[in-house]
Amino acid sequence: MTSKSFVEPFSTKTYQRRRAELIRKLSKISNGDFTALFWSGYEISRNSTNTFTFRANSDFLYLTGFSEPETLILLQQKNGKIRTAIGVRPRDFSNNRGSEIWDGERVGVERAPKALGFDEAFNSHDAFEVAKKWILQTPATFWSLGLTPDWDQKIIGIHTDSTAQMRGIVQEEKLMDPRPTLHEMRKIKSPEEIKAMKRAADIAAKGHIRAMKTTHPGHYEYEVQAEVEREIKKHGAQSTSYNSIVAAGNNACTLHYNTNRAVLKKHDLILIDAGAEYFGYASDITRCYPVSGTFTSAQKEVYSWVLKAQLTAIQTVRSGISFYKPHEEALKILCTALYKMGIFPKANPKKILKEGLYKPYFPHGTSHWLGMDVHDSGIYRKKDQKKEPVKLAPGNVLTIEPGLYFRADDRKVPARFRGIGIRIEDDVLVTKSGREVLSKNCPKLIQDIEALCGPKL
Ligand SMILES: [Mn+2]
Repeated sequence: MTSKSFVEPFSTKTYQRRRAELIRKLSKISNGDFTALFWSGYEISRNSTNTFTFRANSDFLYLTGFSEPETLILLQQKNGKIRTAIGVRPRDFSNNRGSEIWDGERVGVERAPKALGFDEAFNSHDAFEVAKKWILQTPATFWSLGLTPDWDQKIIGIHTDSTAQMRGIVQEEKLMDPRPTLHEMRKIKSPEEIKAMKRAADIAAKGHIRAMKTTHPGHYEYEVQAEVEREIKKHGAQSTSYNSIVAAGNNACTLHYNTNRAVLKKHDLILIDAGAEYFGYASDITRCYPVSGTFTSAQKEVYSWVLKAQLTAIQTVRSGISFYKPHEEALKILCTALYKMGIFPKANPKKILKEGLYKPYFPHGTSHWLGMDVHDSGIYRKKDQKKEPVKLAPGNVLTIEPGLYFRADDRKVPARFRGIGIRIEDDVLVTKSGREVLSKNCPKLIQDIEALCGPKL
C-alpha cells in the first residue's frame, strides 16, 4: 500500500482541465480530428553509472504533473470524441539496475489511469506501436520536433508512411507543432501557479538574504553559493532553477559566470544571480552587495543608477503595454547614467541610445518570461510581417533585470568604475490593476543591504 501522490504540485483535476483546454484549442487549429503526443524525456548519463537528476520536459509537466522518465502521453480527438492515454514504465521489482529496488516506486500501468487522470494506460516499452496506431487514426498529428531525436525519427517515419499510403485517397497527413498553442496557455499563470511561483521567489529571497548575512572577505565564491543553495534546499525547493552565478568583482562582468571559485576581496562587490525551482516553477533573482558591508562611492553611484532603472521599469509594468516598454524605460535611464558617469564625454544620452553606444556596458535585455522554464515559453514578438511586440496581460510573469558592467581592462571607462558589474533582478507578475513583485522579500535598497551585509563581530 502507498499513499504516494504521483501528481504534483496541483490536483489531478487541474491537469485534466489543462489537457481538455489544449485539446479544444488544437482541434481548432487542426480543423478536425487529431492526435497529440508529448514525451517526458530520458534520463541523461552524467558519467559512468550516474545520471543527472531527472527533470521532465516542462510542456509534459504542465500537462501531467508527473515526473517519471520515458513516459508518453497521447491526446486524441476522433469523430468529436476525446480519448487520452499515458504510456509508463512497468513496475519492476527485479534486481536489475533501474528497477524499483534501485530507483524507487513507479506508478505502473495498472495504477496510472486513476492516479494520473487518463482514460487508459499502456507499457511505455510498447510506446512506438501504440503511437503509430493512434497517429494513423487521425489526419493530423501534433508533435514538438527537435527535442528528442529518436522520437522525431519515429514520428516522421510514421507520418511519411501514412502520407504515402493515403496519397490520392484522403487529404495529406498534417504534422503540426503544439507549442505555439501550449506556450500561450503557459504564459498566463493561474492563481495556483502564482502561489507556487511566489513560494519559489520567497525561498530564493531567503537564500540571497543568508548570503548577505554570512559573506566575509576571504571567503570563496563557492562558499557564498553554498549559503544560497542551502536555503533553497532547506525550504523545500527541489533544485536551483539554473546554475547559480556567484561573481565577485570583475567576474560580475561575465554575464553567465559560474565557475564560482574566486576569493572575495574586501572592496569587491559580489553579484549573485540565483533562483529556486519549486515543483517545476522557477524564480530568478539577482542581487549585488559589498563584501565589506559598505558600498564605496563609485559602487554606490553605479548601483543607484541601476536601481533607478530597475524601479522605473517595474513601475511601467501593467496590462496592455508592450513587452519592451520596461526595457525602453530602463535603457533611457542607463544611457543618462553612462553620460553622467563620464563614459562618453563627447556624446549626449540621446546619441548613446540612438547609436547603441551603451551596448558594451548593457549587453542584454531587461526582461524574459518566467514560469516553468527560467527563460519561459511564449513569444516576444508577433509572427506577422510587422513583428510587433506582444502586449503584457494579467497572469504574465516577467523578470526586470537591468545592469551595467565595466570591465577591469576597459581603458575608456574612468578608473574608479572599472571592475564593477551590477545587475538587479526581480520577478514581476502582471495583475489586472498593475503589477506585483513576486520577489519583493529580497532586499535591494542600499540602506537595507548595508544593514544586512558585512563582517559581524
Ligand atoms: Mn533572468
